[in-house]
Amino acid sequence: MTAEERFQSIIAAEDKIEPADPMPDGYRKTLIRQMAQHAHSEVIGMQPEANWIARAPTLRRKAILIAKVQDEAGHGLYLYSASETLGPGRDQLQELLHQGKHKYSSIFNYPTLTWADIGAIGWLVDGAAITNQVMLTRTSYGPYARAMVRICKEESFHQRQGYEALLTMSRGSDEQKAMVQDAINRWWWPSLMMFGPHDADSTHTKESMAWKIKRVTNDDLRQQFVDMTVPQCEFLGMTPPDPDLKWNEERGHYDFGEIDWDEFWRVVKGDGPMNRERTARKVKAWEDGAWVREAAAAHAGKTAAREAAKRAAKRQDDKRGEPHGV
Ligand code: FAQ
Repeated sequence: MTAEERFQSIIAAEDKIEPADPMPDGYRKTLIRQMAQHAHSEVIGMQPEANWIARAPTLRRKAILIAKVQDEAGHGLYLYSASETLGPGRDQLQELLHQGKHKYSSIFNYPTLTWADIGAIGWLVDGAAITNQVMLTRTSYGPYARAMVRICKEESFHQRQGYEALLTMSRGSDEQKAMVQDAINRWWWPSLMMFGPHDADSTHTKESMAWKIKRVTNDDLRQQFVDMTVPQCEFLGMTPPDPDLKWNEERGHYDFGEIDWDEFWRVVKGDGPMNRERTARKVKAWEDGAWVREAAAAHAGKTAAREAAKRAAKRQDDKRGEPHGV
């Protein structure tokens, strides 16, 4: 069996491709691109919410938000580790992000203007992320699929806390209700953009579906998200900002309006409301944290040297037949 045949047989059998398995160059490249983008999104995605940690309205909300932002850092780490199994180190991937050569999700280039934005991010942004990531638990690359299982469990907590925050506000004062509607108005369309371009305009979907990296297409995931989210929005007593949104009895789905694709591509290409700030802050955090990385590496080096000395001493003791540690 050739390497290509072995790869195809694993894919056809719905087994997982593992790091040492043969894989076509394109498969490896596509995975590195997507997983790195995903990792970068988790890390940059901490910024919009971190903006509100110091201003959370209660201690409970502050504790929840800190835990959530910390989870996102953890997700970034799982994903960089999973990417490392394909070759590139995390420093190398972050360098590409800092140089603007790697993308991250368009959604994180919008500002968080009010406290309701934090609820909207949890409900809509994490909601869109889960819709996409549940299908990725079945992706064909083993380390990515396993990372996704853990991440999805945490994202589902994130989504609920966001919805609960909005539900509380939507049962509050007129001012609070208006704040919730305003946040929905601003986050609705960018959340729909998270799923990427229409299938017909998607560069990678066809190949990624054949390789079972993606298991559902951009448009189908977007439709799933709209179908799930509209009734939740109604339960809040709010209205999605889409005059074309309408239940279609025949299709058994909601019809919805067209995304502003000019805006989407502008944001993807670096010209969104917050692109420059987000990247500059990420680069600064990386530079400011250099001493921590150096200290951690020095500590790891010392620990490794101590362990090596212990092993050498044990070997000597074994040779002399003496009990260890005497
Ligand atoms: N933003 O051919 P396709 C989170 C690019 S969740 C920016 O359809 P593909 C959790 C795409 O890269 C958010 N760029 O691409 C959280 C490609 O350009 P390239 C992250 C986008 O890969 C919540 C070009 O357009 N989730 O962070 C976007 O097959 C709250 C053509 O597109 C993931 O990354 C976009 N929205 O499908 C954290 C999930 N859409 O690379 C904090 C994993 C498309 O050729 C707080 N990723 N592009 O130059 C995926 O499932 C896929 O990569 C898609 C795009 C579905 C995003």
